[in-house]
Amino acid sequence: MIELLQFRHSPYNEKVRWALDLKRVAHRRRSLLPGPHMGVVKKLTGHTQTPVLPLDDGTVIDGSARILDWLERQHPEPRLMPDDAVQGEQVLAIQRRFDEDITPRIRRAVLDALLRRPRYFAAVFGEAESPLKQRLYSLIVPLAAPLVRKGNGITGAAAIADGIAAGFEGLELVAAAGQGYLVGDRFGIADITAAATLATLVRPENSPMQSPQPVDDEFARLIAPYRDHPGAAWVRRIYAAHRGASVDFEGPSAY
Ligand SMILES: N[C@@H](CCC(=O)N[C@@H](CS)C(=O)NCC(=O)O)C(=O)O
Repeated sequence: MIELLQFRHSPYNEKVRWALDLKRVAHRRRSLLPGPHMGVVKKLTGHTQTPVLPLDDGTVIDGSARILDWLERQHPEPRLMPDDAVQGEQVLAIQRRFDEDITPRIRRAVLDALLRRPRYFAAVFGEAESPLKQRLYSLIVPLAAPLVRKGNGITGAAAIADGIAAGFEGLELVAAAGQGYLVGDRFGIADITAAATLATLVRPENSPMQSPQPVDDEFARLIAPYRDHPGAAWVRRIYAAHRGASVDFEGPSAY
């Protein structure tokens, strides 16, 4: 059975989980802790980014866009790409806009807020771990924080302000779809990509990426201004109508 190597809280990983769920692909998920994940992932891909999907034949697919492309070809139903080639290009352009621009910028603001609260950082990323392991992890977080900041381009106040602005850019983009979808009249990869990213700020109820409770006040302050944006309503609607998974899980999938 194929195994997704993932972070639980990550838009790129959520994209892949979402597609796997919709296409009901039998798989197992292994959640890694950011930091300790490096050795495992590097051995497979030569870099340290998740998601990674090692296949049974020894091939390793990495990168959310490449994994979605592979899934679309190997498991065509339900289709997540339009039939029309022009619309297909539009979907890929939106995916690139989020993957390469909006998502990494938003991540700077999110990571900055979480890194300021090591206990909450550990609760978010170590959700599946025992309280003891979470506590130990929270002690490492401040030591690793400068590296995490550097690796993600969190260079100072301007980078964080830009990340906050990127959240509004993403919400404006999806708000323009109103009650519909980002491309054409069918749900697909553009919607998954945008909603998975914006879920980190909107926190829709039926996302598997639920905030550990109580929500840390630093993080709550970051996400509060987005709540009533029309784009946030789009994200909630897309999750409610299409996500179809209310919990994340370890171990084998149910199908
Ligand atoms: N372009 C990649 C980006 C993946 C990415 O940035 N993953 C982050 C999690 S949000 C990661 O694993 N970071 C840890 C690291 O780089 O070591 C994709 O689409 O999958």
